[in-house]
Amino acid sequence: MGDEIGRPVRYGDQAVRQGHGGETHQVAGDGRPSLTTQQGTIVGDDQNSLRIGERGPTALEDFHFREKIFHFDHERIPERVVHARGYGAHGFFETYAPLTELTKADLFQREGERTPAFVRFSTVAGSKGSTDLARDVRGFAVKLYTREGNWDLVGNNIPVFFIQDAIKFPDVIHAVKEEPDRGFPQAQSAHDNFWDFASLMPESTHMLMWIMSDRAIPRSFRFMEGFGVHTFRMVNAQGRSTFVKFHWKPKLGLQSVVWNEAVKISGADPDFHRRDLWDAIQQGNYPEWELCLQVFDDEFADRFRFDVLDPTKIIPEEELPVRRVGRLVLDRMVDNFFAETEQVAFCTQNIVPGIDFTNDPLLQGRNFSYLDTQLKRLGSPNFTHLPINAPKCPVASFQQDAHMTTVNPTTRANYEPNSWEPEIGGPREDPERGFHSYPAEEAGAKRRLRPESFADHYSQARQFYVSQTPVERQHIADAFVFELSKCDRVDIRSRMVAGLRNVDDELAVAVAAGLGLPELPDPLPAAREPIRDLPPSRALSILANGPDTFAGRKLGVLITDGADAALLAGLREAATREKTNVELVAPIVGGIQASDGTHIAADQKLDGGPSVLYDAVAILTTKDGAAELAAQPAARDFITDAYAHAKFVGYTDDATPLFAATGMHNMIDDGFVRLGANADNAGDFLARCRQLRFWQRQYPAFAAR
Ligand code: HDE
Repeated sequence: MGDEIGRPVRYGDQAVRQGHGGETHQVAGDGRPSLTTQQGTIVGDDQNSLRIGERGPTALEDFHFREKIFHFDHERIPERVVHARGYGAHGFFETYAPLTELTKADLFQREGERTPAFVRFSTVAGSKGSTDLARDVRGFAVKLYTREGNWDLVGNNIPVFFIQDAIKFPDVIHAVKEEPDRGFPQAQSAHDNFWDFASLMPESTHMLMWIMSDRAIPRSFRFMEGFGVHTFRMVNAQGRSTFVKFHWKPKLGLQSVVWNEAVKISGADPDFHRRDLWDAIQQGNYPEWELCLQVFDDEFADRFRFDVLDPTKIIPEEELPVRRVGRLVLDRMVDNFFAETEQVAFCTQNIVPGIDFTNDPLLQGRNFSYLDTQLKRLGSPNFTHLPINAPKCPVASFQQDAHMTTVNPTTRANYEPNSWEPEIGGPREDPERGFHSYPAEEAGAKRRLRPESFADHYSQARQFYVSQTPVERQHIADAFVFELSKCDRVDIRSRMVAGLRNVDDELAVAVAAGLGLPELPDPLPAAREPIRDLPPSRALSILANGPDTFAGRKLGVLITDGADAALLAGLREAATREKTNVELVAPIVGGIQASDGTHIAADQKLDGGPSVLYDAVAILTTKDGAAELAAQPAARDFITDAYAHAKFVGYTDDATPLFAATGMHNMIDDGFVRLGANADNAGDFLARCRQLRFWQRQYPAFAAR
């Protein structure tokens, strides 16, 4: 225990540090540790500051009070300038098979190799306390603690970006964040400044299609993809380089909410996404993603219609299929949010031998920004010493000192070359195993320019749009109308519609009509004439790739006194078979008395558990119960929202008074499943829920596939 001196250890729920002999101060008889100052002095009274006289002034001499307040005053660190709101978890990456022919990266050399990982998901625009359901890009940042150093794959849930050159990043971020004079709106792109900028930057059009699509309102982090965005390189042991694009694909499939639902979830549970990840991991339902690669050579890059260095472009999967190379599993929450999720420092320049950059100008700019921002945020170049950031492989360097160092050279030599014997002389470079940049040939005049090969801003935006199902297209149009309606300036609305005319006229017309523009503006002049006939890519649609499973989703069951106990048990069993969670919502959280006389506790009080928190709902009540529910606005909202959001609804005939009170008794459609008709009925209901939404309710002709 002696070598543990000063190291933090867990003691019950408290983090305490051990003393010289590994001991903690004990409170006599109780067994719990004594409270101490940061200097280790046992605190005798933590309730009262030191006073002169019973009603007199506080003494400056009170070192415990001053240390406590001083530390508290400094608890906050600057929030991230972007991606401030995030949520992280630990896990591992497992390699399916060696990728020796592609890369010498150590983590890809052995089948079944498990590499520890930490992932932080985030929104971009809002501050730390903003709502999870903002319409926004989601960050998908992965730190892989490989045996040959940390590799940070700092991606998003959207495979393209707003801008082509990092020098425009401060502009796009200033434009989307709160307007500087008034300090709002928070976590929203729906305001003049964003759309002013976006409509003046045609290169953002492809990204706009993605953020106006359902991709920007994911159901949870567990149901979204991740993308490295840029083209990277993989380099093998022979020095051969292959281009690569990285994708993370969720095992549970993709799922999003609808906008009206997002707005309501933001009020009902602003932590909806972090609670979802927390619950899933605590329950042992570990979310999983597969790492997929699109690999290609120079010849493909030359032949591809667009520049592979342009981060506003994708390579459609139909043109270059993905190869599944491993899986990422998140199986452990952090012990402390601040120490890990807040202090984790992702840097795009953290790569390992076998991985390398390309000249994507966004990536090149990011490689400066991330290191720089960590110094600002964490206050010292020694942020690499923090446990969440420290590599799990050996580290040996001559870097020393600075604020808050915990690791310094311990021998006499702190420079290199030196002529001291190895124990004193310290580490040396290793030309054999060390990192060498891929020796790409570079030449050309030094100029500020945008390459001609980046000039097509609309073709892939159109391709994305035409690849969507009709429901998804409608959502995109609705999102544009919503967002642009929040712009005060009509010329900004109109300029954006002019840009959309280069994407698709059906969309431009729908948005113009939704905004009530007096006339359809002429298309914006395009730097290059858009290609109108790029083939649709089915992989770009969420609904065309429905997961056909209800696993990992949540059923909300509204219950009242007298609810059919056997039916509830049947629903629970069916849900367990389907790997679905059930949450019970009742008029009071204390619960109800079921039909068999048993008492059943609820998880949520009715107005704390609106149906927007669930993927499907069921109503188990009696005629009297339904009449009581019908009198409560929260119960009426529960069912009308479920209906409006195209959810499947399980019900018994006794629920009719509630339906009647909402005017819905004539609207019962195939998305409503009558429960209790036979023994397997609950199973049938859950099986229907695998479609996730009954879109035919809103779009009678809907067919996903
Ligand atoms: Fe970032 N970005 N970014 N970004 N980014 C940051 O670094 C930046 C970009 C992404 O969970 C910052 O540590 C520039 C693309 C994620 O901690 C900062 C440019 C993609 C996260 C920064 C981009 C991302 C960040 C702020 C344009 C997807 C959160 C705090 C050249 C591939 C990481 C921080 C976490 C965070 C700069 C564009 C993803 C300021 C200059 C493209 C997931 O350094």
